[in-house]
Amino acid sequence: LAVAAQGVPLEVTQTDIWNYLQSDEGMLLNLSLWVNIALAGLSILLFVFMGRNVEDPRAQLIFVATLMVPLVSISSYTGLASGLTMSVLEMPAGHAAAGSTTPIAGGTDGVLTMWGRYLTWALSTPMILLALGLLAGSNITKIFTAIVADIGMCVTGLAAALTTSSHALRWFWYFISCAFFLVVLYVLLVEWAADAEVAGTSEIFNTLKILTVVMWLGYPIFWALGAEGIAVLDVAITSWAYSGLDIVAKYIFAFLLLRWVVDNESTIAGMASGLGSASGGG
Ligand code: RET
Repeated sequence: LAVAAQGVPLEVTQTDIWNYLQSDEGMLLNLSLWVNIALAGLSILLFVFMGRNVEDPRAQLIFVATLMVPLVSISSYTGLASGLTMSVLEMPAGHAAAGSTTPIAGGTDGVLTMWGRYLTWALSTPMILLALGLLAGSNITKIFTAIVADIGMCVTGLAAALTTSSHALRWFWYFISCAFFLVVLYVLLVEWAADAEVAGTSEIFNTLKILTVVMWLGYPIFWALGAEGIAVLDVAITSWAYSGLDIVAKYIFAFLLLRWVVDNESTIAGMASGLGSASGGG
């Protein structure tokens, strides 16, 4: 309070962020969050309904994993919309947004960082990969590898966004995250594609593989172009880009997968249970 009395701005509070999101200036950003809360809610209801008669255990596990995606998503976006999982961070020297101010609380030094996204990706993206690995009839080794690399990607992406000491180290974290991402892409494009061939699920797997690879490539691109990276896109545009990618990579992806599972439960039930064996799935 003593500091505030001298006119130095206090740290931005959740309420400041909340008030900004409710203002005309913050409306575009706020909408990018609430659209996803609404779509995630509808997806949860739809997917529970679609899965009501699924009985095969592997098909059920694909359902549970896929259903977790909109559940994590609605939590993630609620965290952002409430201001809980965003902060105003001052970028290091050399960063394109160093020395900039946000309009929050009448003008505060720093950039609004929606770090809750990167945190919750560490929970949602493994579920997508678990569902895809099961669909491909893959084994525990490959599923574990993909999921661990994916969590590594998300956590180091979070570190990149939160590092405020050194501009170079932000990009070093980004580079580490990309290295993890390459592991995920390799398992998806090479290992699981071959496994799905053997399992007889290659048609749906290939569709979902292409959708996943194309959408997922968008995330590091928008990170680099957005406020965390070279800052050619502002916070609201970047947020809409992620929200748009999320709609396809999560809800549309999940719908296509679950519709196929319901229609082809016997194909999944007939898969050799390769989960425990080193050679499972080829
Ligand atoms: C970051 C920045 C660092 C480099 C890389 C990234 C990749 C992120 C990806 C996110 C996918 C998110 C999805 C969310 C759905 O819930 C962290 C942006 C490689 C691929 C699909």
